[in-house]
Amino acid sequence: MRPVLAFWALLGSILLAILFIWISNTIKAPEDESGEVGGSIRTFVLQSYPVPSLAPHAHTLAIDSMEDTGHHVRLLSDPIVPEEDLWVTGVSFEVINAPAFTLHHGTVFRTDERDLECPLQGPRPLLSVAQDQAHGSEVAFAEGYAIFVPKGTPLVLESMFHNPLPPLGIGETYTDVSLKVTFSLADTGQEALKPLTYHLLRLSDDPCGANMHTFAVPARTEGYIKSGSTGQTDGSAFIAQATSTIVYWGAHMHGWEGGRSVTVSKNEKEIQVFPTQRSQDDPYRFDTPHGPAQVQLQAGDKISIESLYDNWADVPLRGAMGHLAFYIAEDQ
Ligand SMILES: [Cu+2]
Repeated sequence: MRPVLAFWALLGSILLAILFIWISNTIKAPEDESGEVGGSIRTFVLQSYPVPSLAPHAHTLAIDSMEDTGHHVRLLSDPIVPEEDLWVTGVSFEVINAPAFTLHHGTVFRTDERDLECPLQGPRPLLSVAQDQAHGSEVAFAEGYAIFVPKGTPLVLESMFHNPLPPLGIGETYTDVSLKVTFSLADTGQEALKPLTYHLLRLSDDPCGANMHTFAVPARTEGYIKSGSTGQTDGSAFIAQATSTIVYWGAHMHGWEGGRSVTVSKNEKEIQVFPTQRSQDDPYRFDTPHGPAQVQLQAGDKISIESLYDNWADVPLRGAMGHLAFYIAEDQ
């Protein structure tokens, strides 16, 4: 071989070797990445198993309905157990291989404790993001606050995808769709933080029952108001046990099927309205605000919600939702 050719052959081999090493380090199976603390900015990652084929679902009624075949796909990850204490100062959610709005919600549960609002209905959610927030899915807590996850806590990531045909969605099929959740962690030794507790208030026709997340809106009804019942045990209200501050909150409803707003009251007096609106830049996306808050509560103060819906269809809308999620810390 002539010297010039030999030089280019050698250079090519070196470049190929570098490329191979780079690819091996970049492409990881989800289970390789989950549950490791790493990076110069410390993070902890949970990733769902991929949905091999996320096909759109058709609407058998005039409206989007939970009774439609293939209305949604729900996945649970295997338990992921951190090997060290985690102080979670923020969370980001990323939908892999599909638009963000195909995620109906993502929730991280700790399976060693019960739901705080509805203890008979499954494990305790630690944090979540919803479809109408999925495009702006960065959650960052105020300085000095974090969710504490003791080492050894079994965590499970639930992801639910919802991919309707037009006019409610694009109508494309996506492959290998998964959800990746990244916790931002406080630096080791910086854990003088106030622990946050996550609460999820839900309006429902079946309070704290099997269908505790949903309610029906009657046919041809404009301005339907769904309220909770008066008791705390219906899962739609929260009563503070101590002087506390809500430092982050957001609502969830189905704007694509007539949801207009979730209203929050403190001791029966309105303090905040969360409207949902069709996005300016994407006809298939609805946006509901979520962000930092400063809501002071004394022991005995009550937070409750109601939701406003329209249903233009000739059939009742089943599967309407009105949620408020918030993160609260006791003042010390
Ligand atoms: Cu929903």
